[in-house]
Amino acid sequence: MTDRFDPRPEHKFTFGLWTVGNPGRDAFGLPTRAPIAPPEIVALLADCGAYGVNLHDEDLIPFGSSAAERDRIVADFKQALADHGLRVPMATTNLFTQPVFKDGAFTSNDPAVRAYALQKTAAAIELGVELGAETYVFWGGREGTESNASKDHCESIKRFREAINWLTHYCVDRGYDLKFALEAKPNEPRCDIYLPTTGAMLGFIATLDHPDRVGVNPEVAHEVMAGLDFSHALAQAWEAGKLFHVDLNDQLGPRYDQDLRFGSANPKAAFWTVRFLESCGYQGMRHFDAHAYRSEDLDGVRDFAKGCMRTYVILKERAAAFDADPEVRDLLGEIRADDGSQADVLGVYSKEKADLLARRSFDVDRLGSKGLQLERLDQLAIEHLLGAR
Ligand code: DIG
Ligand code: MN
Ligand code: MN
Repeated sequence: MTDRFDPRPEHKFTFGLWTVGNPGRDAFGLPTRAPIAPPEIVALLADCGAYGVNLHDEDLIPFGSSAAERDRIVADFKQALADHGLRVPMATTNLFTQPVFKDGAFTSNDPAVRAYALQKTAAAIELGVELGAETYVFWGGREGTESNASKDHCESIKRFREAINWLTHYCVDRGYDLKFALEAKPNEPRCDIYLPTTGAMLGFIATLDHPDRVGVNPEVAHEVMAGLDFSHALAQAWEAGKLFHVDLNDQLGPRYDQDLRFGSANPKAAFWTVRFLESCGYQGMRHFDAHAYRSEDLDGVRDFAKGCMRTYVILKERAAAFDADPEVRDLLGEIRADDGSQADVLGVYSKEKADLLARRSFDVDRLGSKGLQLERLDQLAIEHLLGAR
């Protein structure tokens, strides 16, 4: 199946090694697929039309590998990247699999664990830089609690800040212009994870030593797990100049993290996500942090990867058609009209404006009685989404 919805390099679609390499293990079942070596994953993603591949340190270099083994693995991986023309736009650290991190990494109560987490992350940053990564993601999957008695929450935030500051200073010191992207998630694997939403991360970034080097990596499933609208999270991050990366997938409401194929659960929400990313000017990667159903074999994994990308391209076309629809444009023109009648009191405060406003009367009954035509507008969106226009 080749058509106008095929992925192209300019789409900047990327996948983590851990996504198409997911072996189908879940909390209740053994793996259903054989492991795929990273060079084979590179070949598979290139064949599916991806632009790049991302990785945690341990996705490529098994935990406990010797320096010689590390160098050999990296050399083989680099050869595969060169052979298939894929890039490594993003790297990150696995601070969640090994038992040492069972009570967190940067927020662990044990200073030796916190120090080891910095050491592991610094080594993973070196790997990312060696592979050409421009963005470095931090997902604090274990930075949380089961019992709130276990951690001083203010101390935990301070420890997380200390770690991110330490690592940004490390990058400044080494001359790396890596952009850090913080990824929020409300829970799982911990009962509650600190800094649970993109909004919380944005507030945290403002307290850092180098806030200019730190942004966010919102993930669809994680905001939906928190009951939030993903396009609103994207907009707040973008408006703050902090949308450094994005993890696309899908999620059927607040439940365990499903990391479903993009657009497969809530195509209307995916429509708003694509419409925002394609209209706001975001030039970053479109990273699919998702995996195939446990039921699938390697052909099914390919179907999953191609489906993520095709759905994005289809929705990009549908969103452009919606915004080009004369009926939509006329309706939005009416709904968003500004007659300039309040320009003398809105905007930046002044004492004159306050005095003027205090003397102004408003016909609140007339203002409240207007029909806003939002049913008609949303129906137009639905009809474009369903291909009926
Ligand atoms: C989970 O959504 C997290 C980890 O997979 C990884 O650390 C990050 C990278 O996108 N997403
Ligand atoms: Mn997830
Ligand atoms: Mn993610």
